[in-house]
Amino acid sequence: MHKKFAYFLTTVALTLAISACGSGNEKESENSAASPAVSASQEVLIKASNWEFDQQVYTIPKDTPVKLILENLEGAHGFEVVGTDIKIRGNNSEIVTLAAGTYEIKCNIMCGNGHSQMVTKLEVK
Ligand SMILES: [Cu+2]
Repeated sequence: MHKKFAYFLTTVALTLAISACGSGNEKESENSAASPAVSASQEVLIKASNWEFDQQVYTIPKDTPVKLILENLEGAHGFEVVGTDIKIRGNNSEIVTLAAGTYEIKCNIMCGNGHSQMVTKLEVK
């Protein structure tokens, strides 16, 4: 009787361990199966003027292709997401996929007096 119960517990523990591994692998294969022609699930418009971006924080979903669009309302600005290779200059866009975290966005075109103040945040969650 006790032996049977111990066997049952072992089986449950093993099943849990295997299913935990399984879900990890699934996620990996999902990523590798992603087609190269990514289409963005949503678009985020970032408006730049002298010398600020129109929002103090932009929020996008993690691990999801999102189209970042830069629109210069005034002046000539660009932006880069610090710590990544995402760089947009002028009225342009780029489809990006980022891991969760808070990233810093800053203007990457020397645009005048307020250039160094042109920073904002990108929250990915
Ligand atoms: Cu600038």
